[in-house]
Amino acid sequence: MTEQRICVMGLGYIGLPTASLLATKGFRVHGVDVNPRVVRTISEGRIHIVEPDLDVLVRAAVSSGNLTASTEPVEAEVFILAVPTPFGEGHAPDLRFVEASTQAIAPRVRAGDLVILESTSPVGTTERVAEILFGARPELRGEIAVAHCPERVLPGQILRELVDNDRVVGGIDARSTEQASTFYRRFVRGEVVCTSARTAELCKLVENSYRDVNIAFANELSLICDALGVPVWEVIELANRHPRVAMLRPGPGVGGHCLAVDPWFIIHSVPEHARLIRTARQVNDAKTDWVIERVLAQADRFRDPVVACLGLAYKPDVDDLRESPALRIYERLKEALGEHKVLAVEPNLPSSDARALVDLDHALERADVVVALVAHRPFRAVDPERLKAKVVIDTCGVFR
Ligand code: SAJ
Repeated sequence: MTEQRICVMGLGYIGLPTASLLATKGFRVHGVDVNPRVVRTISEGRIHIVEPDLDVLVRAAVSSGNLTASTEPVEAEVFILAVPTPFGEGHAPDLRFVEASTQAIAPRVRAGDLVILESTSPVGTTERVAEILFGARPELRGEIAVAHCPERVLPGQILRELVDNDRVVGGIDARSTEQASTFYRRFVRGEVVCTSARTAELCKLVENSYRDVNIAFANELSLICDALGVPVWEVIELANRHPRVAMLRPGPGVGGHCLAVDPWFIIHSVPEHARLIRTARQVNDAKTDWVIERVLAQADRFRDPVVACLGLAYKPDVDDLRESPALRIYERLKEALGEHKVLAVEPNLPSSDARALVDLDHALERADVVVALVAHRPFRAVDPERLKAKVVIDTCGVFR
């Protein structure tokens, strides 16, 4: 289809699926990661993360010869930065990886090239990437395209969403936007919509903040319902029958590397205005503490209580533990009650996992208190008879 060469910086949850997808579409792709183990794994056609069908795609991409990997960038016509943007002290955005990967590609970029930042970033970061490049290579000013095109894929459905989702593309100038949107139109089936770099940056942050705020509403409602003795799931189900109400689900808090992180980038840029967004973050974090207190209060009713935590992942049917409220709850309960008094069931992790997991049957047999933390598929099938003699705390509505 094309002879265009692409260099993808960062081979994680976004970089690797993107690199292998492009390679199977006929582009010549070189993936770069700072971790030599990751590079080795991918070069052998294997993967280091869990995502449906990604193993097959990477194997095909590597064996076709269109996907190679190393720890150093190469010359290319398109550079894609897909590195992490975590937060540091005081929730301030940590742009270390974006800056380092930009410095790394600077010597390889040539006039006419396109540099795309896909990492979720605070407003102004794409301009900063451009300034780093022009600082290192002043002769490239006005000669290259630099744009932001935030990734928007949902873990668990990445390969489908990479192609089907609409994409927002914003360059540092009109030519950059044009060049970047032309590139995405070559493999995206969704609509590719053009804007400025700053608008694209804020758009991505707003999408995840919107979801976080809506989940906070559901989490706050769950506390209100508990205090009033009204079943929260029924209230939500009934209220959602209104044609203009669509509430999300309460849970043990909000996890993952997106919703619990991105709102802070807005709060950090404009703290005086981002009041609702900040409160939502606090409400969602406080929900986790509320669950812990609740479980400890129930465990207190037993002389020698055994507590079973069902689920450790950050959301249903994935193995991802990043920023997982369920994991935090499990660890805090162990600290409070003792290592052997708290059992963890996580069907998406291998039983060899260091967290000494037990199977569901064993946990249900032994536990006095059963705490449902993640609505994984196997938990939905639990026979209610087996829970009858237990204290059940269902934070995610899995036993409904
Ligand atoms: N959650 C609830 N109640 C709900 C829905 C979710 O408590 O009703 C919780 C989940 O259990 C989980 C957290 O929210 O702890 C986040 O899960 P999620 O499925 O909402 O989203 P992520 O973090 O897996 O992916 C999000 C997506 N963003 C949006 O849906 C707006 C995805 O499209 C983004 O690409 C991704 O963030 C990202 O990388 O930014």
